[in-house]
Amino acid sequence: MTIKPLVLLPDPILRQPSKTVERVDDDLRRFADDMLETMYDAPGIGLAAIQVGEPIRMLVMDVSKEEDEKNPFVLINPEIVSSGDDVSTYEEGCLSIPDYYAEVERPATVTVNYLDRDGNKASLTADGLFATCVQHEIDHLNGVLFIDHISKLKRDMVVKKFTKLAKQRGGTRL
Ligand code: GNR
Ligand code: NI
Repeated sequence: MTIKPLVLLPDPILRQPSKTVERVDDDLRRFADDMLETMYDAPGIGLAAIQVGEPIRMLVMDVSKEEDEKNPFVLINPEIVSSGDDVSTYEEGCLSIPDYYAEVERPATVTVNYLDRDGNKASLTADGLFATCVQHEIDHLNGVLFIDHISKLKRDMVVKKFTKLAKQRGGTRL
């Protein structure tokens, strides 16, 4: 298992749409485990493959509370097949935009079809933090970041700040 470097704003990789996974094999499962290890280490509650530089449609999540048992999810080729009419607002963050948080409104419930880590078709209906997180992660697969859901003024400020930081750091990997 390996912790992978995270890709940070404003790396253009984060704007690339990810490709459909064609086969679920041991290599892919090993990569999913690396993603989970990277996510737990960060720590975060979700991670899309593109955030470690792989433009493939896979995400991992674990929204369990610290005191509870781990509850890792691996979703391959996830698709939102329905969204509820109610919305909910969460203060979101992103491992690719460290230490920046903003409120985002999204559908409160979603149903997602996906392949599980064995390549079997699966479906889940989520609400609460799980629903918010899975939408945030699926956005990543489409090159969309949570700052795209806030005002342009705020977004421009964040991008400017991270562009400056990247120049100081000499790159967009952490
Ligand atoms: O760790 C994360 N926390 C979080 C909090 C609120 C809404 C979404 C998230 S996802 C984020 C990890 C991440 O960047 N995933 O892409
Ligand atoms: Ni994110």
